[in-house]
Amino acid sequence: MTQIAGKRVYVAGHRGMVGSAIVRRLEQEDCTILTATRAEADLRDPTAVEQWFAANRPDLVFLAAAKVGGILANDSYPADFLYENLMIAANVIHAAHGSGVEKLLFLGSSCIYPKFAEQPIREDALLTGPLEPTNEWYAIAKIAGIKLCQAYRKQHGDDFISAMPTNLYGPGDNYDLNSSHVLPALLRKAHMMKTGQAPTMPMWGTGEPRREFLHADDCADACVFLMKTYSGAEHVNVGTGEDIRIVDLARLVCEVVGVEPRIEHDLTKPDGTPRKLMDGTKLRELGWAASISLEDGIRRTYADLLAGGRFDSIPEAAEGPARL
Ligand code: GFB
Repeated sequence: MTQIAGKRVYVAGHRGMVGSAIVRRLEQEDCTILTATRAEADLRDPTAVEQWFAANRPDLVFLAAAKVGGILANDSYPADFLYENLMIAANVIHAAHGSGVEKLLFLGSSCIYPKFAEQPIREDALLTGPLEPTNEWYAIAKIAGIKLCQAYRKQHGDDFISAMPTNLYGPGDNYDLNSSHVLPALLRKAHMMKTGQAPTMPMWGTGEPRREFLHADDCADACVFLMKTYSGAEHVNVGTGEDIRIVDLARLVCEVVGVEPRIEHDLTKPDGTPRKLMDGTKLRELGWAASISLEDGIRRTYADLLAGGRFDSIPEAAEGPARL
């Protein structure tokens, strides 16, 4: 067991959806939460990161910082997704080693697995086949992050672990229609139909691919659980164990929003991986399970958005793919 109580805990990426969920979850633990803005430590800059670690001396690190985005952003900005995510992983993991961090958890993604991996996907499917081309750049950076953790564990005995969450959604998500993931995009499109801003819901691709969705608060809870209980070289899948066809997700989102699903397919957009349902046996056997159902999670997310008026403040088409 790793104690979190009494420790200095750095959450890298605290402004992102996962990082902010980890901060909320850590507020229930008796620890000192450390965060750094990009101005305080640009994680792409090795010197800035080393200096920040030397000055702040965290005991534990959650590495949730990443350049993220949906299928189109990944496909359109391969250099950004590869370079920035490689730099972030290498700089933070190396600085954590150099400053004697007790334990680090690196967050990856289910896109690390081969495009046609056997379903549900077990952890040992890693590097057994070719990746999905739309997001291989991001996937390669995340695989490098896993390998960095394993290499520092092997060479130096560092207790660095990796968690691979499935597709995530929740508070603080990106709702820009060009760069977002599918769930926030569909939520926004359903809301636009409901409020008379759009006659139909444009859906990218065939809608036949299947995806597994996990609420960011469940993901954060799993990360804290793994930080406390798991010390191993192999990464751990984090999911719900259930997936859904994208068209069925669209119908569910419309039901939550309270609008008829008038779906219009845009077949110029890619489908991506046909299916990526992860095998969650390892995490379940360690003693963790997700607690927020997809329907409840979408209801919560939509209610939060309406309460915060967030849709109104989101530009129709933001520049560039995504944010750290
Ligand atoms: O969530 P998403 O962008 O990413 O797309 P991936 C999932 C599926 O939803 C794809 C379809 O089949 C899309 O074609 N889709 C339908 C839409 N309508 C929309 C829409 O309006 N917006 C979006 N974005 N998709 C990402 C990776 O893959 O998954 C990342 O690119 C990361 O690297 C992330 O790993 C978890 O699931 O295909």
